[in-house]
Amino acid sequence: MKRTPKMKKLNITLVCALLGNTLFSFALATEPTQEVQQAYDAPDQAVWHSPSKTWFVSNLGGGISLEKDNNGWITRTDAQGNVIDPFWIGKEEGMHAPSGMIITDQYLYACDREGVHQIDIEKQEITAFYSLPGGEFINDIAMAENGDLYVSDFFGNRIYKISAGSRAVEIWLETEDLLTPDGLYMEEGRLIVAAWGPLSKPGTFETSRPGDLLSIDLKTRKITTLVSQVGNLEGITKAGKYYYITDWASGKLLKVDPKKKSVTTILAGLSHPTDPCYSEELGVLAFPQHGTNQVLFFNVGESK
Ligand SMILES: [Ca+2]
Ligand SMILES: [Ca+2]
Repeated sequence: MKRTPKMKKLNITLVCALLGNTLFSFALATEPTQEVQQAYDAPDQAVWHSPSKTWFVSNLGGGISLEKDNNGWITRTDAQGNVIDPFWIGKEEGMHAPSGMIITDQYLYACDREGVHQIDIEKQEITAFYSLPGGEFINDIAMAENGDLYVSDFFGNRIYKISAGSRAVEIWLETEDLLTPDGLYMEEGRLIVAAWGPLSKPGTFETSRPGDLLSIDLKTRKITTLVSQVGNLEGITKAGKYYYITDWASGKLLKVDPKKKSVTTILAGLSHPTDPCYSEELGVLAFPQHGTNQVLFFNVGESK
């Protein structure tokens, strides 16, 4: 089995103070600490589970690879990000490259190459797998208030829907206007999409222009542009009134004020940051980095 070599864990401390929209104080300190087991291999998303006070972190496994290699897993950490169970689930179950996730008290839903795993958290067991026929690059997932699941297909320019009751799967939307959909975030009545941007060469990640921040009405399926040409967007979450979005290619964490349509760079110089998740309970935003095999925790301190 291909594994990355053990490496020094870096202790990243991010201190950020925000006044309104303005970043006025920021410090990034890195210091090598003790050697630890390398749990992360292309970590893709961290999500917070309040009942158990833990984070779950998906790992593509085998580097930044979408191969169906039976080498992908989910790591469990404590609230501070200390690894509790490096290979909590996925290794024995044959996960390939788990990426975007959404969580409820009982279940963790994780995107993988051919569909979505439903994992019972307490049982530590995959209790269902929802196959998404024709999926080209299943990327991220969001859940509506009624339990319907929406899943982005990056190369397919497509959003799948898995209905709450019947668990029926349908292609809910398929159009180039999705601009290579990557990160998803659910709000009341609308699905927010962080788009990578239109691909200039099919099958590659090159774009003809940066991706937009889109909103899709859940009833009418109408797409509205919230902010255009933001970046090669990878993931999205919301803290207070603001969206926090990662630009994978340029290595940025961006803050978007949807009312003013303003985009502020909060962190730059990141190494392929992926899907962020905000824990309101902790006031902390977590996002992994493909480039350094780390999960970074960021004190947002947003109030509603
Ligand atoms: Ca893998
Ligand atoms: Ca993503």
